[in-house]
Amino acid sequence: STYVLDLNDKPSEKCGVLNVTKITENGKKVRKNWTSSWTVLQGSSLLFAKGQGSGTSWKFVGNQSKPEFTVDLRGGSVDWASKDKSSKKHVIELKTRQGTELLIQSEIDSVINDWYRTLTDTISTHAWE
Ligand code: I3S
Repeated sequence: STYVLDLNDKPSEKCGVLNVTKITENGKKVRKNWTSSWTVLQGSSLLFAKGQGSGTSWKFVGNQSKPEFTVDLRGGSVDWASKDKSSKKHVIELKTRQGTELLIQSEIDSVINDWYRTLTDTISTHAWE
């Protein structure tokens, strides 16, 4: 079967599979739920689509045509997560202006380093919007 993620024909600046969990939503702490997500950067929006597996064995769950959730990077911040946030290696903490905090992780350090740079650049590019 074929799976299509509707990206409204907008170009994507970067995409790939990452492990993601929310830790705070609208300022409230939520329970961690690490999931493998197809992650797409479009302008100042970061989209996540849930899937299964990792790396090249990753696949969408179900016939998914919409992102699981989207975050607005404008006014947000990115930093390496401190050890008390997660026992995993290579974890980025992303905070949005709307009060959502996400942890983003990859076992592959080049992958997570590229995302760190891209997210930092995106936030500074859109800083005055
Ligand atoms: O920050 P925590 O609570 O130690 O996070 C771990 C838990 O969410 C755990 O789930 P349950 O408490 O529902 O069993 C997860 O399986 C772990 O992955 C979480 O910790 P890490 O350190 O992997 O982010």
